[in-house]
Amino acid sequence: MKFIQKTLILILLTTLSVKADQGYNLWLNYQKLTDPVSLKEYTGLLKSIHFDSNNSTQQVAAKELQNAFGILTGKDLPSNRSMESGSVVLLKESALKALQINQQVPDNADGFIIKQVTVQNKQIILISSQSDIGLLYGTFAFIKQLQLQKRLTGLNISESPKIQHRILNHWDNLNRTVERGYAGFSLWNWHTLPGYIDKRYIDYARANASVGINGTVLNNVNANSLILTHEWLLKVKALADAFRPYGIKVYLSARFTSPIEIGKLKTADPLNEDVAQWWKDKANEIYKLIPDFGGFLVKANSEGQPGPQDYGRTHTDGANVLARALAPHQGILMYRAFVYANEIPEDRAKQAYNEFTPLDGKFDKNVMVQVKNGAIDFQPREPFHPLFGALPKTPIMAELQLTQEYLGMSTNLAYLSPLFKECLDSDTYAKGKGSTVAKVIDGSLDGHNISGIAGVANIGNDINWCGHPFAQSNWYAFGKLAWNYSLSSEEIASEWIKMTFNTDASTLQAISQMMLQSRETIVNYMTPLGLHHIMSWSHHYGPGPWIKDKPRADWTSVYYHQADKNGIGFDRTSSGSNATAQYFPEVAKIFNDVNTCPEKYLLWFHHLPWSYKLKSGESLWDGIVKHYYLGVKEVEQMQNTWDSLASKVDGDIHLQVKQLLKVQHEEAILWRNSCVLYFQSISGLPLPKGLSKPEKDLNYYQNLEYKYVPGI
Ligand code: BDP
Repeated sequence: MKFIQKTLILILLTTLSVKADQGYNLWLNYQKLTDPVSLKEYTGLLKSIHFDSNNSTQQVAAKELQNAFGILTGKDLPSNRSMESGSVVLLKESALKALQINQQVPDNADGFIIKQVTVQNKQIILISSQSDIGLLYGTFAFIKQLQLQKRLTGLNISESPKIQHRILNHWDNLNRTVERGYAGFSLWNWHTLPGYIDKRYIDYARANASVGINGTVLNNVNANSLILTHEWLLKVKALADAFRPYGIKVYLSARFTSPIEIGKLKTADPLNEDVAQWWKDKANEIYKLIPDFGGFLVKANSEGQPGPQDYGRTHTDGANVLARALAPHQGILMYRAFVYANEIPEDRAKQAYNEFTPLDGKFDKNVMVQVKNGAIDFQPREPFHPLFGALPKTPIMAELQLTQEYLGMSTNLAYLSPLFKECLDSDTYAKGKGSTVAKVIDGSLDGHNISGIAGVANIGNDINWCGHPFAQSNWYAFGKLAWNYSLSSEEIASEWIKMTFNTDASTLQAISQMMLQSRETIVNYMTPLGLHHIMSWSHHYGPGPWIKDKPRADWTSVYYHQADKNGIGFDRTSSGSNATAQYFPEVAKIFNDVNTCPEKYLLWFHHLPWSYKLKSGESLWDGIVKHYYLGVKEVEQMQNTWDSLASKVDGDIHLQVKQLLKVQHEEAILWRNSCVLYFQSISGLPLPKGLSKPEKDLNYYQNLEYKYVPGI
């Protein structure tokens, strides 16, 4: 008996500790509300939910609200066939008139209103939209109001997304490894698909819908043609079916040579008729299985991937042949501008612009060119890509990276909203002042009627989805900014913290401060003052400013920092590679002149003597070193802040983040010491006064080797 009792207690304890928040619930982490005013208002005002029970998306919305309401208030919110006072009512715009409800619903399929209104003498919360999916978005927005304990009286919200296609790009391989993924293996268990639908697929779709993400590219841009075979398309269909009620469309990365590899054709030349027919047939086959299939994403003629140039054709030829196969089905073709050629001895930062600007106006209507935020590759900081604004006749998507390939992978706390916004808010001056990147990609600057944004997903099968508990905030922030890029990083962080941790005001402030500083801290100890691409070879983990003599110069670090006895930095001004000239004149002028170039981009655009005087009055050498030391100090500050929150945050999460911050601290020291010692070996200058010399010598750091780093 005693044994049984003990076992029972053990089982109970284990379940309890598993139940403790391990991050699986993400920001949909409902907990009983603590504020008596909110509880009283919600349970007093809300009595039932009224919706169209024949519609799968509305069913999902109702279930979400009922689940959330139950946990938040401890009370039920039953479904009601008729409307009563206290009903939350989901109503399509088309049904408003018949009920004599005179409300303005946004003229955008995904938009919605949430309003407290009186209808036939009944006071209700009306959620209305032109579409069912808009009703789901509205429901999630309403749940957020409850999570944030906002007042319902007089509630009046009207929202619609600024960007149409809000898409995650999974760099997931078919063997479930994830390129540049640091959160375990791929979510997609291809082996058990199509027969087995893991509950995680549904929870993934819920999470996306809750932040307005409406598309997912399932496989790596370095694509495997196998995904387009019928057998695999059946698996893709199973995922598409599971995601459909949540408004998530499925897209696939298409390998350019699929007609050869799985179609048995002799060529993949985009101007060959058989090839064009093959893509048409393939698209027809896909749409038969998945009528709302989103389209293809293509990486061509980049980093060894095949493409139209292998056949002497242009990127437009390559994009259009696929686009024409998709067009009859309303599919879109996302063509990546991340191309740089081996042969061209040209500054890599200039190549995409050079290749794509002559092609403007030659792409079919359903093609969008997908451009990374910066011209090199998702560095901790890059100036915005000069292609934004430079292709006025072509819809441009921005590609942001959520997975922290160059920002400490999953051991570093990096809240990326400030990075995303730095790009989106940049003024291209394409059509004069105010021509921000955001306005280029939402289509408003050049009058495009399709628009899109992509985020390289940081999601894997780790229990908390993203590896680092704080990495979830980047998934959240991407969705939020894709919906409304005008939100501030502060607002997004604050919502995310409240919904994820359920914290009090002082905790909220402390965590928010950590998050908002975190990206700049990483810049400080990795790549301050415009330095870039000085990480280790291949796996990109840790510092490698000494990397040289590789098959291509632009895969080395010395190519990018150009440090020698006299100075440091890549001269991209008119006296150097002249990459500055790719920007519109107002911007070019600022970047080109060392006196006006923002110091955060200094060594991106300028090669300067070590003695160059920074705005602070100190020498460039002293400034660089001080940034590295400051970065490490800032991690120590984060550690102290986090330690002080031990009693405020869930114990498991607290311990997890505490350990990760310790790892991050060690990694920050590794970066600082490696870079300072290496650059010192070149400059020959002493460390600024007051800074202690690294314990180990440069040789030690250069000989460190890392095996089996994840993500490759
Ligand atoms: C780089 C990654 C590489 C990707 C490539 C891309 O290192 O793994 O395949 O970008 O975006 O960031 O295609």
